[in-house]
Amino acid sequence: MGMTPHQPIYHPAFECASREEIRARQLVLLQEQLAWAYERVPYYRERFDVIGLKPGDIRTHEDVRLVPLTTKEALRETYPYGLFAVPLDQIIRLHASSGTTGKPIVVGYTREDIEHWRFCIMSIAQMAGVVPGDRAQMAFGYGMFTGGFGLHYGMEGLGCMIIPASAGNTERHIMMIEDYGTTVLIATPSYALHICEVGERLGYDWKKSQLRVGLFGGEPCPPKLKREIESRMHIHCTDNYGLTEVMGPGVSGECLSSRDHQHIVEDHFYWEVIDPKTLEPLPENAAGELVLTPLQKQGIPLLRYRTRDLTSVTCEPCACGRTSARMKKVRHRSDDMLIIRGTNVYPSQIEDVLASIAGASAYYHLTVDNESGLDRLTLDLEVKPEAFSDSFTEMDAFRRAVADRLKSVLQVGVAVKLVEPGSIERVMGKTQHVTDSRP
Ligand code: DLL
Repeated sequence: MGMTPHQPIYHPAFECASREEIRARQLVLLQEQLAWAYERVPYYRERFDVIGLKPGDIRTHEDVRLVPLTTKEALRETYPYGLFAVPLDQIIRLHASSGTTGKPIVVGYTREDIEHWRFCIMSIAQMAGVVPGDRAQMAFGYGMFTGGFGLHYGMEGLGCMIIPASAGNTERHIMMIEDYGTTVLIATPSYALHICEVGERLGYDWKKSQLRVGLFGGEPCPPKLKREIESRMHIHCTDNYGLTEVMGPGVSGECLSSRDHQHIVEDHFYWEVIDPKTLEPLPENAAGELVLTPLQKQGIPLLRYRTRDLTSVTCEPCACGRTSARMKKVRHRSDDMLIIRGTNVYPSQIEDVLASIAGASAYYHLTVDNESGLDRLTLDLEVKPEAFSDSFTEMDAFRRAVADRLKSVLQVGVAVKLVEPGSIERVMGKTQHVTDSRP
């Protein structure tokens, strides 16, 4: 066992075991999962057979690199049910993720998968300081998106009162928070900020609410945004991570001791970090692309799934008492990198620059076009109400200061347009920060 925990831990036998025990158990589960996929999914069997690999050949952690990687294209090519490993009458739930183009990807869960999912959510909720008896208000939509139903059943499982408000109707959310004594808000961080703003506009005093924990996820939650929500809503914001392909929410979560990392639920997810170019595995603490293999999936096993999310993983024990590996918070994906006139730009770099400028709000939108034959990057930036001025000279000086700072960090010129507070669209789900209209 690891250190003595100072807060309730959902399953100490898994979450506080020694690294050797965790790794040994993972290997056994992984071997079973490889056999499950090989025996039941023709797609995997063919890919193994082509390279002469049998599930039994994977005897050590080092051998895992022999297993072919799986990408989103595999789910697209086999749409909708081609990667399912059980007959459809054993699938009790479908979810889907709407890609930006083409058909969504579809995932199916058996009864046992749903039980496991619940376990994962209970683990990450307790990491965030949620306890039985909490009143948890759902601001994710209930639908094909995994966020709503996934967290719903986990919170119920933990013994919380779930308030299934769903996404939208922001004023009603605020009324419910007040009237029902909500203690936990489940939302994307951008929607939480919007709820906060609308409350302030209506004159609601957030200090009066019983809200204690923000259980956020589904999109990056940059530190500045987190601090802002915390100070305005008087809550503790946490952020959990997951993706539809491997389950949904419940892959990893932030505990009360480690604010820039999330504990991976290692009994259910085998993690690797690879170099996205060479595809070679990287050592602990090295930054690269996260590759996940769900360890106990029946409905749709995914072997070495390339998430495209960029992170690093540490196995250092955490002050919370958990010994599970921790992934650094995902700030960007390999596929959201923009190439502007040959220079690589991540939207998160722009966020970091804006975070260092007093007066710049968290609301921005980037547009990339090529109308003149040259890539052009335009930033619409909302100014904080307290920094907004009627003086053209002052606003123009502020605009130029933002553009200069961006140019020096990104090495690319950005046309900055200041827009009025409240003018950038507020969303109830994930914010799309970029419109790329280049041909
Ligand atoms: O967003 C699952 C989820 C729902 C997680 C609710 C947490 C809470 P997808 O719609 O398939 O699934 O999107 C998955 O969103 O690959 C990341 O790029 C991004 N993402 C999700 N959570 C985080 C997070 C759900 N906490 C994709 N931080 C992932 C950063 C996140 N990025």
